[in-house]
Amino acid sequence: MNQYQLANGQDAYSVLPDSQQAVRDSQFKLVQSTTTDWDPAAGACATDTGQEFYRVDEAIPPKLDDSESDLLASGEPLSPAEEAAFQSLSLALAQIVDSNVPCTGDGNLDGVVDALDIEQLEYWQELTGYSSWYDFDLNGLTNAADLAFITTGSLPRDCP
Ligand SMILES: [Ca+2]
Ligand SMILES: [Ca+2]
Repeated sequence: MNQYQLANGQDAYSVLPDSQQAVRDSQFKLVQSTTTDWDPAAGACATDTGQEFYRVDEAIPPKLDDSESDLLASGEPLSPAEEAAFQSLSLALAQIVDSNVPCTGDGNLDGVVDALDIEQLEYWQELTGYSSWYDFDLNGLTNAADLAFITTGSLPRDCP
């Protein structure tokens, strides 16, 4: 599509990522996305991996993660605390991506879906309801709909 647009002097459309992964701690969130788009210089489609890094803001309504709040896009160097969080979240994300075994329901990533996941889901739900943790259906909320991903099936159950 963008090959056609650019060849005809039109602006390229924004392309949605092929995949996105995110990890967070109590203060920061790291998002990694893989996007395939037409690369006019190469005359072919190219797949790029990009990273975004945000300070978590769970005010109500929550602040959107946009390019203005992306700490990596700000042009400012990261503070030591931001840098430390970025390194630690990058490592955590790499480990999750490398493990590459989806285990829906295992919100705390300990390899088993059990009562502890229910307990922690309820904790995050009560705390904010907007947590990125335990949001299995990826609708931005942590609530009863996500609980069903844990409770459907026998407990405890090991991840594949
Ligand atoms: Ca678990
Ligand atoms: Ca949800």
